[in-house]
Amino acid sequence: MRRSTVAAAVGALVAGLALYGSAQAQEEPVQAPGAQQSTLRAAAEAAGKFVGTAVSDGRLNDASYSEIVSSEFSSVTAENVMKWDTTEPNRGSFNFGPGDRLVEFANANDQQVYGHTLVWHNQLPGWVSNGGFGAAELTQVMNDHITEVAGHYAGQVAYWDVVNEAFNEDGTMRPSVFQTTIGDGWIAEAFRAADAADPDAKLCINDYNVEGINAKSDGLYNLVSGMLEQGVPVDCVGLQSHLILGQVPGDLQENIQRFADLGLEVIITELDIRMTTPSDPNRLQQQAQDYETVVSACTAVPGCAGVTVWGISDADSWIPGVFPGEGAACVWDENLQRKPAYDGILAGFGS
Ligand code: 9MR
Repeated sequence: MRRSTVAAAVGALVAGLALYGSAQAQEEPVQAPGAQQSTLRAAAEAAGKFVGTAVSDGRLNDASYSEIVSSEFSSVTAENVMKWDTTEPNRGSFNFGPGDRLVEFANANDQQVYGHTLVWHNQLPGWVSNGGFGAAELTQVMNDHITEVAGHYAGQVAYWDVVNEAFNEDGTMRPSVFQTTIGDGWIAEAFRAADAADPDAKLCINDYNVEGINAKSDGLYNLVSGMLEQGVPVDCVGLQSHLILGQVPGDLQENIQRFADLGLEVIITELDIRMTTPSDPNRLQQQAQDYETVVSACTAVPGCAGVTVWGISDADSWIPGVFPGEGAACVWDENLQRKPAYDGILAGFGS
């Protein structure tokens, strides 16, 4: 067992005790049984899972926002600031300030940090994507990046998305600069470099549209199976889960199970469920049901470690900018009020 597994278990215990302690210390008014308020964090912990959110660096200054992040979640993922364009905007020049802020926040709140992401074709600076490097030099560039970033956060990050979005929809490899320049071996190479830089972090491959059993998730399944056979240090698979209202794949749990059966952890890494806007009560009820379905699929499989939602509020979500006319995908509305989806998540964790 990688040491991080033990550390995570101890961390969860400590976080649990801290929660218990603070609940005692605050002398909350006594509530009638059944009226007791849970949190997502307590519900996830009771189910033996973590619950996380993507955190937008700029929003942490808003007290209402940061209060939700700290009280409701046991895990945080940097929405943007641990990506290559922030961490190494120029070759050999590293910027860890914003990522360090999130790590400090997490430490202050007994939270796990989920690292996102070391190698991705997006938010990749031009000096890498248009650098004209040959295979040997691009491999060096990639390994240097992983070594510096994963090395900087070693001991602070429980998981890393080492490689993000490497697949086409048909299950073949996406023709990123890494794939076209280095060839098929680049993913195994990236995992070996990450393992050397941080032997304790769990190392994941993460993608979207791989939640159900389909050509793309088959491609992912075949890749990780082969990597495991070759002794490549891959520990986990991230199913992003940017889903559409009413369209949770019916075989989500079966898909989680088949990756878990390989001995890998599975994480729901970027859950949001978008709808045509504006929302209405029926859609919000369907959304609550969909959130519950996803979370309960994770709860049902011991190898599923946790669920991260992609942001707190509909006001900050990436969705309307990318899918015009769609949105309302998050668990809190534009005014940071809980939506029915909140109770859907609680129910999914069995609370
Ligand atoms: O939420 C992120 C948004 O703020 C950025 O503008 C965008 C840029 O690519 O990335 C978003 O997060 C993505 C994540 O890193 C990887 N999976 C898809 C997410 C939504 O695009």
